Amino acid sequence: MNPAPGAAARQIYLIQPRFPISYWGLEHFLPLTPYQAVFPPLGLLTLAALTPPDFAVTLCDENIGESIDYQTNAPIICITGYIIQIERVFEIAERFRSLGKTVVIGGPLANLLPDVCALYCDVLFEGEAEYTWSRFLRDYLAGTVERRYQEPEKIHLPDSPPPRLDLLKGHYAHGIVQCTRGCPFSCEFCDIIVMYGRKMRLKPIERVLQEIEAWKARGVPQVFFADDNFIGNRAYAKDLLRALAQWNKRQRPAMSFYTQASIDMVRDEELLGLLRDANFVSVFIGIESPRKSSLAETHKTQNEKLDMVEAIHKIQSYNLFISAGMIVGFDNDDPTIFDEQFNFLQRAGIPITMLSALMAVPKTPLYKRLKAERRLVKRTSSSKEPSQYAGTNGGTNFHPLHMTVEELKRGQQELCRRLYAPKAFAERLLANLYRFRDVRYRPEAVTWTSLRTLFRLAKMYGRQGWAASRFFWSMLGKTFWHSPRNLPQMINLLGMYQHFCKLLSQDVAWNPWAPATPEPKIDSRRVSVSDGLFGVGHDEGAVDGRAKVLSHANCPSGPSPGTAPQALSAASRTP
Ligand code: B12
Ligand code: SF4
Repeated sequence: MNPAPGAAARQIYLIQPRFPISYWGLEHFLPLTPYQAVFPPLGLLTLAALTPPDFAVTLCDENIGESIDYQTNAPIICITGYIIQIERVFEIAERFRSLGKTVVIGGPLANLLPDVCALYCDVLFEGEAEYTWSRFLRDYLAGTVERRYQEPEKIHLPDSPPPRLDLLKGHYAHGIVQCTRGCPFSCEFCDIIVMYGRKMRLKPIERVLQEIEAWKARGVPQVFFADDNFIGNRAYAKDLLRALAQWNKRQRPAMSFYTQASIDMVRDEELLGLLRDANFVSVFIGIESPRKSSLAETHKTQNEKLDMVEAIHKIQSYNLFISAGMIVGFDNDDPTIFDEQFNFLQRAGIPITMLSALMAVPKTPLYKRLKAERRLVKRTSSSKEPSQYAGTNGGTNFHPLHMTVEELKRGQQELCRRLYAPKAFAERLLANLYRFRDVRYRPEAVTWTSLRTLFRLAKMYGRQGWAASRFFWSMLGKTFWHSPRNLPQMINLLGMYQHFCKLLSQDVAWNPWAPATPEPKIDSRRVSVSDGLFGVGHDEGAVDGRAKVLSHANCPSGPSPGTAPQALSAASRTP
């Protein structure tokens, strides 16, 4: 691991490995749009910005179709990754190690499974890298590199530099900005507070605006705020929103935003109004469960205290599409939880749902408790086993109390298909839209590119038959009638819907548009805004999966929050 001599030593190759096809990747929708990926790799762009200018940095993002240059002259290979990229991370790492390179692994995967990752790299980074990265580079040049660089503290967020957008090559749908780190709550399953703390750390507002400007300059029409809880510090959030609204007023076309936040935002109408005024279109909320005893068990007190259906309706009335993180498999959950979840989501009218089985993530209080109760599923293979935490298929890593692991998995996957049956989805989506009032949303300009996306999407629905086509045009018609400004968003949500349906029918015969099979478990009390939308021939929820082994990657698992990429805006290409 001695550095190569001279300038050649000062070259760094940063790699964002390919994500497996997933709920969030929108792989089945992206080809209809001008984009190659939804999000740029913010972690690596930040690492690049932390690198002194006398190092040459190259970025490779496999997600935009770039091939990894195994012939690179760079002696330092840096690989980032989330847990779901684990196999690809290790594959790339092993190949570069066999070529004699210094392989460095960092990011969320390394934070979660440092000991496993350490087996595949020369240098492992644990925790935030704002301070440790420069120490590593100094050690590297001095030939005194350590095996592990660990950040024991939480870094001062203003020390995190703006990402180096100049390294980006592809066309990304959305920009990404992080304003805060941390969350004041203490949900038992959450690794965020373990990694980023409960004390909110804030980026100066002028810095946030500069980052937004930089994305705007790249032609990105929409920015995601990658905060753990955007309203974790309400006073800061309000100041930021005021500044954003001011900034956005001057933009032609305006930029739209989305983020993730806790449901207690509902308690502050001023905050909700500011979100609307700043042009926020959507928010992801970790709701987790409609069952109060499950919320109490997991210490999700902010949800437990509220009437959540009412709260969601109120948030929607500020013109926000809601996506929600829902979890099944708490100790208070029994097999009736699946119906309860379905009925709740329909009543609340939450269109996009990320439904996961509860997962005990290492280092969390939940993990510690289940370990003490000897309920963790035993690992079966060697220490080089990639991971038991990579399940995005409803699988979990502990023994639930009132269900078997298999029942939980099957229930979760059946519920996913029930939720994304066209009628159920349409009801939720329109219920959300119909609660919009006083719409001031300033949509992006209509361009040839966005029209092309619309045309391709219409063709895609058309190819799936009359029911699908009718669904598509009817949703657009109703949106036009109720709130024409939201048409671009609706188009994108319908694109996302195609992606979800494809995922859900990946390994199991499931045709959402097949002739109707009566859905036995629908709650008659739910909001029914789509009456008359479907005629004969439409399926409410043709689920025949009981006897089958259900698919992988149908619905993501893992802790919330995480956010559904909001509408893929097709307004302009990133240069
Ligand atoms: C934005 C975000 C998303 C976005 C964008 C993802 C993307 N493709 O870029 C969306 C909504 C799509 C998303 C999706 C998912 N996400 Co997410 N997401 C986040 C979030 C909120 C912020 C990430 C971020 O940009 N941070 C800012 C940058 C600057 O931080 P960073 O990447 O960690 O990088 C720093 C260090 O880690 C380090 N570093 C990073 N890489 C490297 C590499 C090297 C070599 C070195 C030295 C250092 C280093 O340097 C940086 C500066 O300190 C985090 C929570 C969080 N606070 O991190 C969750 C988080 C990363 N997501 C998580 C998960 C589980 C997911 C999903 C898998 C959910 C699911 N079950 O489907 C999906 C992935 C699917 C996909 N195709 O992307 C988990 C990751 C768990 C894990 N340990 O792997 C997190 C931690 C949240 C959580 N606890 O639930 N996510
Ligand atoms: S799950 Fe969400 S609300 Fe709960 S502590 Fe984690 S980030 Fe905060």
